[in-house]
Amino acid sequence: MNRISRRQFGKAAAAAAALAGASLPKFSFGQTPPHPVPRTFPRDFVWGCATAAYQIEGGANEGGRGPSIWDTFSHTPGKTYNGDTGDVADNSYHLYKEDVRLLKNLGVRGYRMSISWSRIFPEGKGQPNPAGLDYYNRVIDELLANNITPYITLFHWDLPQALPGGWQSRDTPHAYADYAAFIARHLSDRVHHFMTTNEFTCFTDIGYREGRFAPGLKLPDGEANQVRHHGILAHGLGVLAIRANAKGAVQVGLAENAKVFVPVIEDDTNIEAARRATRVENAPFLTALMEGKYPDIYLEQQGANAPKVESGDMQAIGSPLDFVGLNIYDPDYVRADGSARGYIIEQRQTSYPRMASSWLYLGPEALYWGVRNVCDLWHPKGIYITENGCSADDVLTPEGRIEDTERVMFLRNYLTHLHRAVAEGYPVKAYFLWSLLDNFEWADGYSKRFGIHYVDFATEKRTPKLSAEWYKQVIARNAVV
Ligand code: GBH
Repeated sequence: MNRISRRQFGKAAAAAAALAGASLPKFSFGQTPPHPVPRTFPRDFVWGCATAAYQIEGGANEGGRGPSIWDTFSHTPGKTYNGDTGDVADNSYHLYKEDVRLLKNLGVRGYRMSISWSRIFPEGKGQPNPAGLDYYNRVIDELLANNITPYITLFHWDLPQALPGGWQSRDTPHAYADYAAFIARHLSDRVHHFMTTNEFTCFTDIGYREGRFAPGLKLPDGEANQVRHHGILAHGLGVLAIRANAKGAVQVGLAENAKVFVPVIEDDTNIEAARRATRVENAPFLTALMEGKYPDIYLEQQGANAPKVESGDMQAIGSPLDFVGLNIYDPDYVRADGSARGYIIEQRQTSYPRMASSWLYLGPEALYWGVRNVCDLWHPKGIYITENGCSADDVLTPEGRIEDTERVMFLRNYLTHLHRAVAEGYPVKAYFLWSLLDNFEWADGYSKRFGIHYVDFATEKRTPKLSAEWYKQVIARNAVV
């Protein structure tokens, strides 16, 4: 072993430091040194914000809107925090011009919003409601007048209450396809990006198996698996309906909260384990869409409870997509375990950090691995990050500011890992921050704030948080700042 004395070591270190110092540029305080690794995004990268109709619109009984299962659920005692409902929410139904001004001020190129199906078809099918369509025409025209591209989700959980059996019925995917066709016919002259559905697990499993979301049912496995099937069938029929009815070229995809797996150690075996976990754990949803069939492992697991599939279903479900949208929040960590399945999901220790929502475990690497696993498995043409963001216990300071440094920390770290995916050549084209505004956070009511604008729900006043100032800089410099 090469032994050197403490004194010799000290001398060598000083010499090295002097040498390094000589080549370092000199900065005076107050100047910003250039970041050693430029973290810029591609020139045509789309920065945006995301929202959803029931969470922001309010106007629940206006303009001929029919009730959705979320109206019924939120008005049922005990279902949401504090009995909160989306009756008024952010009142975007009336304040949409103000919201477009917020977007304009941020400098976003895109806005991901959703359409309330029951504003368009109050009964879920049959007679359309012209006043509902007019509302979205006004929002879209306002966005376009401000050079903001609308990205439209057709279904973000607010299923028309009037549809008999909801997602338990095979008629619902067909009613959805008719609604999607109607929207494509009426909006695709100005809207060119469509997401069929948002997060299958939430409107199928959480609503129909676990009962924590609308409609609040706890169905046995066989029936709940059929609900899942109807959900993905709606997506597939929706893709076909949009393409068949669009006025011009459209980009069609979805927004899915695929489970994200991070290899505990970045070596070949653990990376392979993360990829396998992604395929197996997303089997009933994204894997079925990307492969046009349910993986054998899922059908074997479910046995007699496996979904009943009719001829033509899987072909529709496997319709090629222009992009895959990923809503990415929290990761799971996996390692290779030598089993036939090939992976094990790590338990989280109680000290694992989380944000204000108890389910939101912090894991910036999710943005890199979410993109990479999906791309390595299925090679989609493009990836949009359709949601990413966090809740925080935001309070106004006496000066009227919201110093949400933890949200800035969260976003900066997640975007750093997204940048890694971009730098390695994965086809990430857009990022939509969840959310533009604090809003109705489903079963958590107004108790959890995800916005980069603070909303005082008594006055509907919007105030940009520190994170909004930060995001504005990200957009202006097209880089992680
Ligand atoms: C997204 O879901 C939604 O698309 C969006 O509407 C929502 O506002 C946003 O994220 C923030 O939550 O009942 O405690 O077990 C993200 C994925 C899946 C997270 C369901 C919450 C239920 C938590 N969500 N999960 S809990």
